[in-house]
Amino acid sequence: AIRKTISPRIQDGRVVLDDLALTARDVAEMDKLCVIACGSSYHVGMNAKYILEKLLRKPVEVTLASEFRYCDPIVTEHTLALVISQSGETIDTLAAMREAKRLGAKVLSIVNVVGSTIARESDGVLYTWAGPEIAVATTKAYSTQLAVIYLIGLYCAQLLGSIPQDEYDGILSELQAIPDKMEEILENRSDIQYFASIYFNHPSMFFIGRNLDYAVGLEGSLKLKEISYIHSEAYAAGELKHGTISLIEPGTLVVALAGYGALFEKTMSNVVEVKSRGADVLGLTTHSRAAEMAKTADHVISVPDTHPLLLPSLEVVPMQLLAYYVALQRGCDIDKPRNLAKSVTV
Ligand code: F1P
Repeated sequence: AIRKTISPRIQDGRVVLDDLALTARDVAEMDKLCVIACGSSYHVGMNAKYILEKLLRKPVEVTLASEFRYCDPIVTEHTLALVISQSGETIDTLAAMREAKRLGAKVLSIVNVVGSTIARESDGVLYTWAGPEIAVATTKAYSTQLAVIYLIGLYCAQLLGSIPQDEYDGILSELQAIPDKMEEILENRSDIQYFASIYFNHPSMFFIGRNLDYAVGLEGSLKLKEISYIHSEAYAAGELKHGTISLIEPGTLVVALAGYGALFEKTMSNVVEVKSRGADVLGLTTHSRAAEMAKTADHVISVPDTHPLLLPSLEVVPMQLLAYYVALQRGCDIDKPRNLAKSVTV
């Protein structure tokens, strides 16, 4: 019953998704959510998995759009497919969306470009209204896509009653505080510019983190690769011991994301591990843990504290700024990186 353009509102302390027209029963009967996207939009999907599974206690599968058609996807008429695309024209995402529809899924798209093919062909679209994305590498689309994920998550959680009301209220009020907190990060960007001036010549950089910190690390690593051409990888911090650790040698730069409070100690144990092998560590955490992290990491970037589920909205900003300043130091053409197209339509 999803209708075409869905306009979110916050009214009387609740998220209202006009025209989503999903009943509590529809949401309760949903067997799973299936996120389909490419590139940075896929990384938003990685965040969505952690966020929506936490809010809804429903399984969320995230599949690269370029793989979707080739993996015999298990999709039913009770599956909600979330198709994420800035341009709304990415050919792999469009093809995957058509396949999901053919298999019977309801398709809700999260798109920036109004009237684009994915927006038109989906059952319903939530526009991100990020404005024109001038540069090839996505930045503000990522943040607005995340915002839409929170709205969908809160809306469905309310229908399902899957989280306590006080937690719902806490997340919603923190969500509304995110723009001011982002401003604060942007105002303090000279610190990040300084760190970039120290690290811009590193031949390769690793991003590590757990849970949402890992999902944001994937995007930090991609941004760096896209615009500065530095080799970079992102790993779930717990994977280090399964092989990656052999790549760490004196002088390797490790960007350690440890904003997620409950996992802070765990990720710090990985920081100790890579430091003992000679890595330089640039840490990212919240203000409340910055001093603790600075005892082990070489440098620390901190973002304002918020609800753990909302951390990606804040953490991604310094990751984007880091990539930006590193690329600037290296004299790269930031808005038009080599070999990249704004939308991949063939
Ligand atoms: C997906 C994407 C972008 C990336 C690049 C190529 O685009 O992978 O994330 O920055 O420009 O395309 P979209 O489907 O979100 O428009």
